[in-house]
Amino acid sequence: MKIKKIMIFSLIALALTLSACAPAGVPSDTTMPMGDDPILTATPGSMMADNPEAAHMMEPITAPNVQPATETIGGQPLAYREEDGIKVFELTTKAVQWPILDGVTVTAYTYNGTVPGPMIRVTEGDQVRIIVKNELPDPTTIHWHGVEVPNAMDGVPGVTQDPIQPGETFTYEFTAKPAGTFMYHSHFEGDVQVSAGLYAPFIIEPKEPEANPPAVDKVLMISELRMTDGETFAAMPMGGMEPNYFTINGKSFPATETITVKKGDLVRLRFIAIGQFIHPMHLHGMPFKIVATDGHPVPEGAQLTKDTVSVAPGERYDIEFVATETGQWMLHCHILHHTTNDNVEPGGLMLMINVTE
Ligand SMILES: [Cu+2]
Repeated sequence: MKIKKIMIFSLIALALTLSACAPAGVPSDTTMPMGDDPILTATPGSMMADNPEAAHMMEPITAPNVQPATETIGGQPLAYREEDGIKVFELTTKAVQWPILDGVTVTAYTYNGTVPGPMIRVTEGDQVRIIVKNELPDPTTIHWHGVEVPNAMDGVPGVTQDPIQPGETFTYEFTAKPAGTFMYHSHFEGDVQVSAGLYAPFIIEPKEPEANPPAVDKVLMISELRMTDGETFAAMPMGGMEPNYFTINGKSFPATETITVKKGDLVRLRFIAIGQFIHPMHLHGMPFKIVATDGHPVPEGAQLTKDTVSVAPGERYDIEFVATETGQWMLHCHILHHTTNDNVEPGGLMLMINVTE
């Protein structure tokens, strides 16, 4: 049974290795006898050495002369200027030392020096121009996740644009639509750059003001990373690279924000999962309704009442509840390993909702 399992794993691993290494159009050698299977005999290190892409992913996040962050809170609204009726935003990608917790600082790739990057918040139908200067040691691009942009603005390197090289500037321009909860993130070596911190909320307000706007409206971006011996790694579901820190808006509990609301307030939380893992987010004390999925409103008759919602990578869920009960109510991921900081509980994906009289 065990041997069978190893062989199945070995075949999958071999297939993955071959598909990752073989150039398109070149047939892979599938005639190798199992006894010579390099996967069975290789050490993880030598496997990585044979696969430059994998080796790159295993490298710590680094950049020359990384400075401590000058801001401490990410996801704050980004100021803009108006030029000929266009809202003009400026982003600079750069590496900083970002504190996720008292005594724990990671090397992060950021937009404007924070994790998440600054929130772009505009109204449906606005013309927006976003000027991106790349001060990272690596190329990058930005994808406007869920926003309905023209193809040339989609940010896919080698498909819709050339990567923005270090020192270069690229300008994105589009009409903000539709209304809803969206985000922007790197689309260049996303498995490294996004994990390293290149993500931020992009909120589009409806053109017609909401009939019943919430008293409290918070964006919660969920991610993970790995810290080993003071070095930061992109977290990914592969051997040895599992995350050991989990963040909401770039912070791990108890450094996560406490959300204070008044009894009777309508509260909206916009979950955005931007890491590599699914997070079933659970609210104590009060059930909520899912009012929008991936930015799009859920018709009232179809809104589920829940106390836990699983947010998969790339997904957004807007939830709403009326804060009917006073007290300190916990919101946390129910994969309980995700509520630890390097295996110490409590930590990670937790925050407190403080309902006051
Ligand atoms: Cu989780």
